[in-house]
Amino acid sequence: MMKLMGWAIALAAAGLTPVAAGAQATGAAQPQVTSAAPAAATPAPATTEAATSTPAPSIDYAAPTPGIGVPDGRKGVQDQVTAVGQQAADFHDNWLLVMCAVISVFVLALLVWTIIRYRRGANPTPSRTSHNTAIEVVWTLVPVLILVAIAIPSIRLIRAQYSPPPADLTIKVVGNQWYWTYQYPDNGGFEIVSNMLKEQKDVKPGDRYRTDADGPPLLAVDERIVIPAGKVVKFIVTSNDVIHAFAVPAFWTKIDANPGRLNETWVKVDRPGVYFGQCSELCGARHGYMPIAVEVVPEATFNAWVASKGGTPKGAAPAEAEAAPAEAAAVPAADNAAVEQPVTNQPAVAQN
Ligand SMILES: [Cu+2]
Repeated sequence: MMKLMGWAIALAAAGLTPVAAGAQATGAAQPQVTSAAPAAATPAPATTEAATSTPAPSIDYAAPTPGIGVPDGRKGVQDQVTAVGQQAADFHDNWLLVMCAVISVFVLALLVWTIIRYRRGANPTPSRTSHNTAIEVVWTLVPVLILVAIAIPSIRLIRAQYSPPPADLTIKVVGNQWYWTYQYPDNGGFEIVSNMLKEQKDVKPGDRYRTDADGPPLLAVDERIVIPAGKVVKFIVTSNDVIHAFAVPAFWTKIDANPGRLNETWVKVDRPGVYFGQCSELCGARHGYMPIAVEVVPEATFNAWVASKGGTPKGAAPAEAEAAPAEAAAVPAADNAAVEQPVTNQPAVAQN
């Protein structure tokens, strides 16, 4: 009977598989069209926001610093650029890993000692001892102490992660199959659409392709999220279709983007630079091709960037909107040096 049921289940599974695969294939074909549409639609909010004034020129984007905010082949976690990330990496590297190593070595040594000392050849008549109060107390108490030693810093870390200071800036992050959109409600509500940059050989002549200044292959995007340095940035994360996840390893940030729900995370990054992440929830055929790039810039540069996207810098009254682009246009010249610094001499000074 059980065997029959097993066969029935196996047959049903075999029958269902092609259907599921077919559904995914059609799903993969369709959104190709939709993914192009929002990109084309992006300028719309920008033009309505800044209908009267000419948008300021865009800022100069920073090139990534090797080893910071990008994977560089090293093992272990990326260098952390947020306080929470530093606390978490410290907990992982200097506490959990050490504990794991000590416990593993101890158990291995016990095992080796038992195998050699109590093998049949060396110990032909085994002991019949079945209780030893002292050992039983020890092997109950020691694991409890180990768990407490993990729980205390762990709870401290959770408290740091989930009790954010008041946000200076809120950004709405929306996952889509297979790109990200970012909305800036504090700056007039403009939206940017961020797609992965393809390699030169994969684009039509004349189309934009990835260069090293954009970032590494599979991580570089056409539109980065730009955030001001030293400010608390709150990300409200959601999705338009399936579950994605917004993750930037150098910030110790990873949170699911669920359709119909709002999740929240936050960062405060002091070091200007570019930091890369990826969608971290299997979300379909092109899951591996929806990277995230965050550029942290000085506040004046951020305001210039906001103006260049047709938004209004926070606190600027609508009446001043006309003056803002002029001011913003002047800013990039002064700030270019600051923005380009991370490329050359800034790396590691702040963090290592
Ligand atoms: Cu995704």
